[in-house]
Amino acid sequence: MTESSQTALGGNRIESGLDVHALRARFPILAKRIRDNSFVYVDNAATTQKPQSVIDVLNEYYTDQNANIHRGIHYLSEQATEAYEEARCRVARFINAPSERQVIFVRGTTEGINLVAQTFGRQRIRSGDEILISTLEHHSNIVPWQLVAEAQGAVIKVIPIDDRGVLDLEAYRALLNERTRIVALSHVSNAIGTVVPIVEMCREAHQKGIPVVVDGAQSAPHMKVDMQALDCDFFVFSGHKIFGPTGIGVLYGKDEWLRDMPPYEGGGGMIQSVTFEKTRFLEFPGRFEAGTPHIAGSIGLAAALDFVEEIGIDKIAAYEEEILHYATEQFSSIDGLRILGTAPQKAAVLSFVLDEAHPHDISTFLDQDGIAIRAGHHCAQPLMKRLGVSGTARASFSIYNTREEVDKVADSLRKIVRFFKR
Ligand code: 7TS
Repeated sequence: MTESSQTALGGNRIESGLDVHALRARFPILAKRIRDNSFVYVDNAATTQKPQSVIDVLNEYYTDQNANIHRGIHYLSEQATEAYEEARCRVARFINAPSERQVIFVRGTTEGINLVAQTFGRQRIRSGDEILISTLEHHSNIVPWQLVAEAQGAVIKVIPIDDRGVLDLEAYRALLNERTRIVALSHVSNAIGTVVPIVEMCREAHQKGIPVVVDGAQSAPHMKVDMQALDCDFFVFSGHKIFGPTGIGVLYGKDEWLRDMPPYEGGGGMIQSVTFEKTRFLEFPGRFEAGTPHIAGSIGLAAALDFVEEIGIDKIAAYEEEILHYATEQFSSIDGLRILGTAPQKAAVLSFVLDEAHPHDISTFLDQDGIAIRAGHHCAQPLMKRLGVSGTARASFSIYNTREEVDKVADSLRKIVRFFKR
């Protein structure tokens, strides 16, 4: 998130130095036509599209390398094992983890949070303890904690937000107490885009000896996430939201916690020795990766991170902020449109409602023009309730979205307003 959004946008070659049209050409799906319209994909918070380089490595892996890992003593198995472990190192460099051993491959953010909740959470939380989350959370950072709370007799506490969608840090401080055993926060809200001051919040929790779990599903694709700078205890993100494949994600954890955490799932690949009487487990990360993992997915994710680093995460952040600024301006001029989420620190997520039309109607209308947005509660029902709506329409932008696309969405929205006003 930079401050460059105040500057005027000059064509698509904007001041963040990106040639967006050249970049778009690397995403084959963007050339698609939908219902005889050019395809406008602004549902990037749900999942991003994939560049050719990611598609190619998946293809190459299955064409040329496929074998199971960590077991076969044969040529391809060794190659596949090496590629999988190299992908782990690639992720560690991307998030600046002190060691690649702290990178655990999971299916995605949801599985990563469940893993932490069911291992670390169950180990740590006892009857009467408190788990602190925020109003902004996605269901996948609420429900896993409710499951633990129910099993252990603990209580969920919630940090409130103001009407702009900004966390109330005074309330946060007041909620941190000797019963708080875990803080679990989303770094960026998927529904309204608020960027949460994680560094500050980690520091305050740590002053009271409380570990912090960060849901980075919406931050890793859009801003630098440096584990040593954030100093969080766990961090989770999904490959598919950062130009990588579905079914692969990352759980990072601090060494001091991972060392003593019990396994999440049992099976092959996570044991040192098994007898019917007693099983000895591997150290981490192997201990948490039972069964055959998504080998191709990890390699695809590494290629996606190469892509992000080639563009530069700071340039991505600057460009997306400009697009958000432009879209906010354009959408604000539409009669009867109200934007939800106006935090000063925001990612490129624009949630809105129209006086005339239900969010689902908005998305159905936009779809007729080849525009993909998301409508509904965005898996954040408690947040919707706080905002006083049952759902919103949401345009979420990525590096390949252009000003022309924003204009198309705005034109389509104006058509909807006219249609319902008739
Ligand atoms: N946390 C946040 C903040 C998210 O945005 C999402 C997915 C998840 C967790 C779950 O990620 P998964 O990869 O395990 O499914 N968010 C969205 C969304 O906004 N629209 O579709 C999925």
